[in-house]
Amino acid sequence: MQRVLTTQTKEKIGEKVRLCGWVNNLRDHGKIIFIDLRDKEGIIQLVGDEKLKNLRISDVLEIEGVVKKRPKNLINPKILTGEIEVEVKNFKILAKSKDLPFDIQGSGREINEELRLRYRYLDLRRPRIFRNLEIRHKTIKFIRDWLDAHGFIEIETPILTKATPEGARDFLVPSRLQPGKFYALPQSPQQYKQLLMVAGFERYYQIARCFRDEDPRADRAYGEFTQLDLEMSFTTQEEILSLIEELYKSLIKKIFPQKKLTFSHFPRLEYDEVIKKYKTDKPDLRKNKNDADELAFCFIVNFPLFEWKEKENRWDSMHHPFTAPKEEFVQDLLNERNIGGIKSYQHDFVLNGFEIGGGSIRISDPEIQEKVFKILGHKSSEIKKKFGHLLEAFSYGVPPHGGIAPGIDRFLMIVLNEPNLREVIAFPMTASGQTAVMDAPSEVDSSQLKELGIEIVFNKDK
Ligand code: AMO
Repeated sequence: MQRVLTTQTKEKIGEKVRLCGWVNNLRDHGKIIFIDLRDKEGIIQLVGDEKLKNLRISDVLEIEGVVKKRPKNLINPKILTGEIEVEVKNFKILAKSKDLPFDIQGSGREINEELRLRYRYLDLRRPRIFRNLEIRHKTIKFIRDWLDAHGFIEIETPILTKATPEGARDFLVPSRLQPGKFYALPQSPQQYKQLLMVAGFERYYQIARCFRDEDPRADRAYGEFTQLDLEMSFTTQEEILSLIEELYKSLIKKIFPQKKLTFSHFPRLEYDEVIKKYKTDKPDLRKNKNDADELAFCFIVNFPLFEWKEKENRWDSMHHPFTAPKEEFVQDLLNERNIGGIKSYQHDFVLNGFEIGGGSIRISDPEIQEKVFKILGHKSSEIKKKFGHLLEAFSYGVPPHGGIAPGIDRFLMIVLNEPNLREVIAFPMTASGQTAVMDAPSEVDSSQLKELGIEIVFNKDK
């Protein structure tokens, strides 16, 4: 007999069905036993006799039984299958389960997080987290379909690559074939997407994994996170912002219909004015901050190109070194004057007080690009070594281009009203950088190190 899912049983009243799933709950009334059976769709009530007595929560079960309508007074409106139950005729235990280390029904917020992550595969059974991952899937699928319909193609870019500056530390991977040399995991696909514009793809996107070694916060993952990375050729800043506005409005309407937008048109705000008025470049513009379903999207534009790092006594990029200055400041840049006053084509995407995306129109003139690197303190020889490939690519017909990268995890955290990113990621790291379930980082065999030509010497200062 073909297996049916819990929700499909509603159409099978009076019929015999086969169901598989986990024992979610068990109520022993002596001669009669009730079991809530759980599968990926939901829960259904099973009714049987004492033979079901030895079952325990989380045992995996296969049953055959007959679908019955429940008497009116026993209907449970809280579950989708609340009007029916299945009378068990025979059953088989497919796997036994030990007692779970914690309860999986509640929010889980009271449970130690390291414990939750150590047993993440059990924590993922928690209905809220299970649903978060379903919504994450739906969100990403919507984005892919929408961008496909708008002429974008998804292209995968390397994970083992060269460092690309986004302001965090790199994760390094040693090379066996070239001992003493290292790959860096990409902090974002920034340079590859620009190379794809040189290649002529014109409209690229990627649901891209980014790797950054930076101090974690509730809205900043340690290690890795996911971006919708996007780039366009022959574009303008306004075209990029309008496209993102349309995408997010359609996404909210389809996947989060209960949400209300503060602005039917996302405002474009000037950096200087926002800083003056709100003392932050990511203002929370909701009308009512207690309303869990209000979303205030906006864009911030007209950022300075550089910011002064007092401690390090040097200029740094406000966004990243590939961001273009506004035309009226190009002469200032080339002459290295008014550096702090140079305005750029950076744009940030902000939601309810969080930066959910950043991007810019890019520099496509090698002379301007080299000047930016120089102001950032790179020596000529260093520029060639680190970024020569990009400058060379730009000498073969580079179209004007620009893009943006909205963070997927941070957006989901906000729309799902979660307190941190880990609640919307299947296997997140702990705040101290330990992977969920699997014990990484961990020591490796000395033979592996030998093959890589690496010897570990602990620095006494560390
Ligand atoms: P940026 O570094 O601003 O831009 O990142 C873009 C967006 O990615 C998200 N994000 C993060 N989310 C979770 N954890 C993190 N550690 C983390 N870091 C960033 C944020 C942020 O707004 N290459 C450029 C984009 C471009 O210029 O097109 C870039 O990566 O939502």
